Amino acid sequence: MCRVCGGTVHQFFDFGRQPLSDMFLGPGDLEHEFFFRLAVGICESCTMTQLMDEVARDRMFHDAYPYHSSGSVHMRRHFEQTANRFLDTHLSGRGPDPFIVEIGCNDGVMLRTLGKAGVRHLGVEPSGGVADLARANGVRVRTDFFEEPTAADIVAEEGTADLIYAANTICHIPYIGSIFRGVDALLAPDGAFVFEDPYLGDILDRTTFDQIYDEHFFFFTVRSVQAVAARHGFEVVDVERLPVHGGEVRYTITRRGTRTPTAAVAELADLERARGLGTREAFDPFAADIERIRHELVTLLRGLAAEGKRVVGYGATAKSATVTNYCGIGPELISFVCDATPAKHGKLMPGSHIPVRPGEALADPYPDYAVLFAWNHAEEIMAKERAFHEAGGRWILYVPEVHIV
Ligand code: DWN
Ligand code: SAH
Ligand code: ZN
Repeated sequence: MCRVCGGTVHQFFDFGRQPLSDMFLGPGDLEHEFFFRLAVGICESCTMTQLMDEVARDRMFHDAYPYHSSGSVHMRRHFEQTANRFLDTHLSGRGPDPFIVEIGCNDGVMLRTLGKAGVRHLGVEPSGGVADLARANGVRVRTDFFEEPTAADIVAEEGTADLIYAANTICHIPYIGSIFRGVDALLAPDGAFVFEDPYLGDILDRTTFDQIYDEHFFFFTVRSVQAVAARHGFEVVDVERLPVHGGEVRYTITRRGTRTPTAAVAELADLERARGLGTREAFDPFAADIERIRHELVTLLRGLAAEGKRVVGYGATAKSATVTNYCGIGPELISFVCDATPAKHGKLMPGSHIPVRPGEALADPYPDYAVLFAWNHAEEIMAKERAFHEAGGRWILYVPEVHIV
């Protein structure tokens, strides 16, 4: 049943049994590894694309949640620019003491800039480990899931918010009705709710099927976000396409009738309508492309293994859980994955059980090939690892097609 409107969700792809994408395993964890059915569908009533089955939130977002948003220079810059933009727009001209709430602030990658600028702020972040990192960055954090009761508490304690912001978080939250009711309770009458998430149009255009995993419950379009906003008395008044994480859209949402929507909203919604993005049929080529990419990637890796080539992975991303487990790639094809996140070191990747090693392991000695699982950070990583390429090493990418660089 659709988590937005209660309509029927039509499944269009089933990845089968999958582990939790960010559940890196220590020695004692192998016996009770958790699996669920990863399948995705669309509700043609409200156009929302969503997972068929949902994982309990505390299994995914807890004190040991390993993803640190500040791990990429490029993303740090993106969020610093975002914060500075807010200072000039949503947070300006709103009296002496504007207040911003961020849902899913993680390690404070965005709020630290506003904290330094002296802006009153609050991050709401259920994962205790990353919330502590945010505090160490001078950010005020409430370790909690944002939902309707949390919003009621915050408004009682601190008053209404001028801006509520979330990046890569609203798409993680199946109980989106409770989010909108919470926003309604907490947001000042003329405040804005701004969020950015991977854009379904880009996922289909580039066959980035690895954006589909336990944590990513919704795959938004302008029209599906309009549908959920409208149910709660809100409307989308601006959209902006962002180049991060393989293509995202930033939605600006306000109470219905308080602002005139920009032309960009209707333009993108019209494009979606023209390409049938709200219907099941839109996913037919996607499903075929996913299967083809699996075949090509596995054929390439098996061929390299047969030739005795050394192949490793780069970036123990959440996304890579879908790739490795759906394609059946284990340590026999990729001997280890290197990643700069200390919390992932010495652990095994979920499901595939490929070992994770520090970034330095790449050069110890350089392998023949490295599969770039963190393809969304390609520019940053390829620049950092130029010596690998100069030594004759080659990158394997599978976005938008399987190719070698
Ligand atoms: O939506 C989500 C996004 C924002 O972050 C979450 N559900 C989980 C997570 O997804 P992901 O793990 O696919 O995100 P990234 O940003 O693609 O992860 C990059 C990984 O690569 C991190 O583990 C850090 C690592 N890395 C590295 O080892 N060296 C990254 C860079 C840039 C590097 O130079
Ligand atoms: N905003 C960061 C973090 C994205 S990862 C960035 O863009 O990089 C998603 C984050 O959402 C995790 O830190 C997770 O703990 C958090 N999260 C999940 N459910 C949440 C909820 N109901 N309220 C607030 N944060 C939530
Ligand atoms: Zn629906």
